[in-house]
Amino acid sequence: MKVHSAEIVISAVAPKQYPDTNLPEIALAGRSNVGKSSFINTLIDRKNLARTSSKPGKTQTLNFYLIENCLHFVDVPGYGYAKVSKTERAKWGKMIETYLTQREQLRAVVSLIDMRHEPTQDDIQMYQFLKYYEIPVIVVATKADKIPRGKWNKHESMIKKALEFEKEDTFIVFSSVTKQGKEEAWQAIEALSGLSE
Ligand SMILES: Nc1nc2c(ncn2[C@@H]2O[C@H](COP(=O)(O)OP(=O)(O)OP(=O)(O)O)[C@@H](O)[C@H]2O)c(=O)[nH]1
Ligand SMILES: [Mg+2]
Repeated sequence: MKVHSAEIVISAVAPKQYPDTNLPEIALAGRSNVGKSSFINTLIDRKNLARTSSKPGKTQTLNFYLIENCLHFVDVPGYGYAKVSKTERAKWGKMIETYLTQREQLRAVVSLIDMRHEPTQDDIQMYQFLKYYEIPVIVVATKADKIPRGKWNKHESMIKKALEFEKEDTFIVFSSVTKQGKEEAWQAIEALSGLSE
């Protein structure tokens, strides 16, 4: 998709704040600092509409972005950020669980995983949670630019094995630096949103 218009609609913490439309939604989930906001910016050709930061834990709310008046991206706060208190973590868990299990407009979750490392317990749990609720998943392995191409296959296999990745889901090797995987990601998102012709 060539994106001409993209804007933030709302930073929400509760369902009553979610946009009241029937547009399809794609949520971005992943560890803090994995590259969720960068992924959105890459797909919509903007430098910093979704705020990125080298400090983890930047995104704290469910941020809804309206894309081309036909789709919402929902930037979800990252998990696994050590400096967050137990109470805050529980609050996060509740907010994201409510969104993922109750939002009818949700068409798929882009589950971002740092391609350089073994998936964390949180990554595995998130994938299994999405499978349990039968939510389609696009696994996006981020920061591919930091791994030599010759090792991509090995890292892909390692991640798939740890997740018990299911064949019906999509796996995309991605980099917001080189834009590797951008077209593939759009294809998967458009198909799952019912936007492809
Ligand atoms: N080399 C490289 N760096 C990346 C890539 N994607 C993101 N980064 C960097 O990783 C850091 C975190 O990126 P963000 O997009 O802010 O990560 P996030 O997942 O939104 O983080 P939170 O909002 O804290 O959950 C930033 O310094 C980015 O520039 C990538 O594909 N390659
Ligand atoms: Mg972010």
